[in-house]
Amino acid sequence: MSLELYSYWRSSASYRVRIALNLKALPYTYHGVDLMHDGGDQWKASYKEVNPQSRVPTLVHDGERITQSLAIIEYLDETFHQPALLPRDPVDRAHVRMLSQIIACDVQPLQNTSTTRYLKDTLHHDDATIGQWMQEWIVRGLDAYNAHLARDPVHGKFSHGDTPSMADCCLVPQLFAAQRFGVEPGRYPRLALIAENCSRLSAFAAAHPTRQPDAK
Ligand SMILES: N[C@@H](CCC(=O)N[C@@H](CS)C(=O)NCC(=O)O)C(=O)O
Repeated sequence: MSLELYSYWRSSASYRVRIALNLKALPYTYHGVDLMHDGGDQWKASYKEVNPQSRVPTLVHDGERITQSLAIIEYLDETFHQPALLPRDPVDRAHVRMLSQIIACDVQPLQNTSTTRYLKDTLHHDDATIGQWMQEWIVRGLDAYNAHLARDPVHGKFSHGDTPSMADCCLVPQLFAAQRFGVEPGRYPRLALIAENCSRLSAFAAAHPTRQPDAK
């Protein structure tokens, strides 16, 4: 069995998948794709061959290529069952997907490299305006995530109960990005506590951007 991950150390979508692979104790070969090198190595023909969308992550499992971090995490969960990253109960499962999608669908695309490059290079916004843009969408997303947790009857050490789920695979990278783009995680004490519980697990710690082979 072979697993390969095309990733970039600071990519939050790649970070999600690294956490999931580690939680399931699945060893994998790491291929760094430098999103910053020379306009971005993701645009090179050699990587387009791997992922025509020119984005990371891409997982290759025994020759099968899968892109989109949530699709990858769900695939891993359906293929390697333990520990489960999605609950069995349909309502709980929907809650975990809902939290995950707040981050993966409604926040990250607006802070993504090609989005912010477009704001800068095509629409000619300055760095301060782009920073304000990113903070706005990050805060709106984390506010929503936080508000959903406050009314979720399933409390615990993690986003949905006492075991880490796909939602935590999304939350931790988003909090890392939030800090990087100037949103203090201290603004969200409950989310910071969940992140602290996650950071105590080696699966999360080993997936941290600074611990990746291509970290700069
Ligand atoms: N929805 C995709 C997002 C993938 C994505 O946007 N990845 C970013 C890094 S976090 C990327 O490759 N950006 C390159 C670019 O925008 O050119 C997923 O969840 O995998």
